[in-house]
Amino acid sequence: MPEKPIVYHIPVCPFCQRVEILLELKGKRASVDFGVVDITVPRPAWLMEKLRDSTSLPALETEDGRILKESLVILRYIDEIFPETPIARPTPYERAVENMLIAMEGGFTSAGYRLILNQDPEKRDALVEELFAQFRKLDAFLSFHAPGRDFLFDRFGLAEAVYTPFFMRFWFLEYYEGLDIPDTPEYARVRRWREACIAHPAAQQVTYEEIVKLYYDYAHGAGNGGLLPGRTRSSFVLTPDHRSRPMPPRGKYGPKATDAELGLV
Ligand code: GAZ
Repeated sequence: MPEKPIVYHIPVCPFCQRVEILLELKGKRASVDFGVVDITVPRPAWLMEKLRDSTSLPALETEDGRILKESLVILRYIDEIFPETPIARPTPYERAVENMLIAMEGGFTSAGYRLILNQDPEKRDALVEELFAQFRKLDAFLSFHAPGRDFLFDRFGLAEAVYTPFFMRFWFLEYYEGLDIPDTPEYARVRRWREACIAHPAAQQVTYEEIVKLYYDYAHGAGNGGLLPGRTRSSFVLTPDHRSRPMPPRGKYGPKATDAELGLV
C-alpha cells in the first residue's frame, strides 16, 4: 500500500494541472506522490490493471489502494482529506455559485479544443464564434456574481483551479490561429479574471513556450499523443525536453513540419 496518495498524471495535461494547482494552494504538494505517465506510449500493464475500464488521467490512488478518477472529483476529495486550508467556499450558497461556474467548464474547454483541432478553414469562423460565445457567458456570470474584483470570490479558489489550466492551453489559439478574445467591454470582466488566474503564483506549472511546443500536433489535428502522417514522434514526447526544441512554425492550415524541424529527433 502507498504511504501517501499517488496522483498518476500526464505532464502538461490540463486536468492534471488542476490537481497540482489545488495542492499548491493548500500547501500540500509534499503530501502526495506523483506518478508520471507518458501519453505517447501504451500504458504499462500494472497501470491498466489499476485503472480498469477507462484509461483517462488524472487518477488518484488512496493510501488503502483504491482508485479515484475525474479531475473535479479528485479536487474535492483532496480538499476534504486535507481540511486545514479549505479551498472550496465555506457556505452552501457560495459553494453553489462556485459550482455553477464550474458546471460551465465543459462547454468552454470543448469549444477551444474544437477550434485548435479543426483543419478546415471554412469552419473556422463558426468555431471562433462558438468560443467567443463561451467567453461572453463567463463574462456575464462574473459580471453578475463578482463585479469589481479579480476572482469569483476574494481569492483564487476552486473555480479558478478548474479554469486556469485551460486559459493557459488556449495560448495555442493565440500562437497557431493568431486569435484572442476581442478587447471590447463585453469581454472585460472575463479578461480581468483570466489575467489574474494566469498570473497567480500557485498556477505556474507550465509556460507559454511549453504549451506552444507540445501542442503543435493538436494544431494539426492530432490530439492526445496521436501521430500525424509522416511523423515518427509526437510533440508530446517527454524527451527531448521542450526547452531544447525550436519554436514551431505558426500557421496551422498550411504545410506541416517534420520531426527534425520540431526538434523531436
Ligand atoms: N474528464 C476527465 C477529467 O479528469 O476531468 C478528463 C481527463 C482526460 O481527458 N485525460 C486525458 C487522458 O488521460 C489526458 S488530457 N487521455 C488518455 C487516455 O488514455 O484516455 C481532452 C479532451 C478535451 C480537452 C483536453 C483533453 C486533454 O476536450 O488534454 O477531450 C477528451 C486530455 C475538450
